[in-house]
Amino acid sequence: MRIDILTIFPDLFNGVIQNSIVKRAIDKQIVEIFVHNIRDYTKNKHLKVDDSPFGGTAGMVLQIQPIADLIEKLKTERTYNHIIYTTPDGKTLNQAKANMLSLSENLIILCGHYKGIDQRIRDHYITMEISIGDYVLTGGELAAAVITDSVVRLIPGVISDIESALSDSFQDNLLAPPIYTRPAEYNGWKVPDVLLSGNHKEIEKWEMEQSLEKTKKLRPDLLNDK
Ligand code: 6GU
Repeated sequence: MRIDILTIFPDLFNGVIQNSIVKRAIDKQIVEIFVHNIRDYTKNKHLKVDDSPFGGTAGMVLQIQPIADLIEKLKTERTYNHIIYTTPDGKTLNQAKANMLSLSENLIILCGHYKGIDQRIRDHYITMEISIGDYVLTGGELAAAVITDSVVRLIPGVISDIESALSDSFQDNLLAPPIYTRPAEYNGWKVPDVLLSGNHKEIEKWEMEQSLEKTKKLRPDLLNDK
């Protein structure tokens, strides 16, 4: 998979790309991430990429030209499955969307900023608008990093044990069951007997019951969300 991230704050992505599972996926050549600075594409001689909105609202809006030129250039080089815009008024990211995006060959993620971007970019280039929750961030960069992380870890080969991605919370609209490791008893706190029984059928049944119970208690909305 190739992900092209379009931003006016490229440095914000260093942490995500140079660490953890995303870094491993890049090292294994399963994913390539290119961070593009929108400012590098402006034809404005003062390198300006934003302007005040028509109609007099406060704030600044990213202008069309540098973004359009950058997207056009990328589109001549390859076909993109989705051109995503990160914005609080987008559809909220969930595991189903991450699963779907993980099947992509090429993705563009355009990071929103300030008041936003000129609506015509959204109308003519963007195929999917994603929010990461009902709160406001200063920019779309953190959201783009969240999308990247949630998608990349699902690509086959990125996590060594595919089971560990399949058994995540949310994968079946259920929260993951409680999990334990050695010692079997600490301070008098015991691991549930069934997990030590070696009976895989019983263990699976227990885990499913725990998942359901936990979801009912903590996130009943997920059970009505099929
Ligand atoms: Cl994608 N962008 C911004 N600016 N704020 C957000 C968001 C995105 N998702 C939740 N809050």
